[in-house]
Amino acid sequence: MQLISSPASPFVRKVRVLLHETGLDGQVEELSIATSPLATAPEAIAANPLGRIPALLRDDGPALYDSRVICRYLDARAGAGLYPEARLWEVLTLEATADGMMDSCVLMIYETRLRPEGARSAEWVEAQWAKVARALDALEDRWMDHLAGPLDMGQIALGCALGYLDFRYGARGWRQGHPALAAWQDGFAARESMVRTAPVA
Ligand SMILES: N[C@@H](CCC(=O)N[C@@H](CS)C(=O)NCC(=O)O)C(=O)O
Repeated sequence: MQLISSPASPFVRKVRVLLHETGLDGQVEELSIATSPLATAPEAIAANPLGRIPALLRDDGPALYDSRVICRYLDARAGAGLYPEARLWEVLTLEATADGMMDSCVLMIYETRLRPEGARSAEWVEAQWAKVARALDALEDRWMDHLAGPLDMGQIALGCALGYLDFRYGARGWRQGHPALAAWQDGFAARESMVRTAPVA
């Protein structure tokens, strides 16, 4: 299998962490590309009409996207139980929350890096950050019991989302006001799968 990837994508990192945690890493080769909404790589379009990464090329079926589908597929393939039936809806909601935080951060990056200076909207960037801030509050208030439980895909996605905040938006100080979440992330980020998949600028 081939994973169409890029070094800094938090969505790709979800897949990489899962591969390390399940021992499937030897079965997937990475094809690293540079892509953006304004300059979409042909490899991304060939695998996914939306032109987004990650995409997983398989020998025995069509390409899979997006990260949630790929993670679910690889988890099933490994029999790893990262989407446990008993907590499925919580795990999927946590994964959706983490993915939504990443979506907002990636949109903020695009707004500031891809738009010409006169067309950028600081208000729009702050509206995206407001979504991230609300998610952080909700995680601190309602999700700490779940985060204390066994490893699942929601936790992996959240570890990648918070890692991306540190990587791109450390100056915004997300840990302030979220002490329990910050302590959880400090522990999670020390996992070997997280250390080995740290984003590269
Ligand atoms: N929902 C998608 C989001 C993937 C995504 O936004 N990837 C970014 C890179 S971090 C991308 O491909 N951007 C290029 C584009 O939007 O054209 C997933 O979970 O895989």
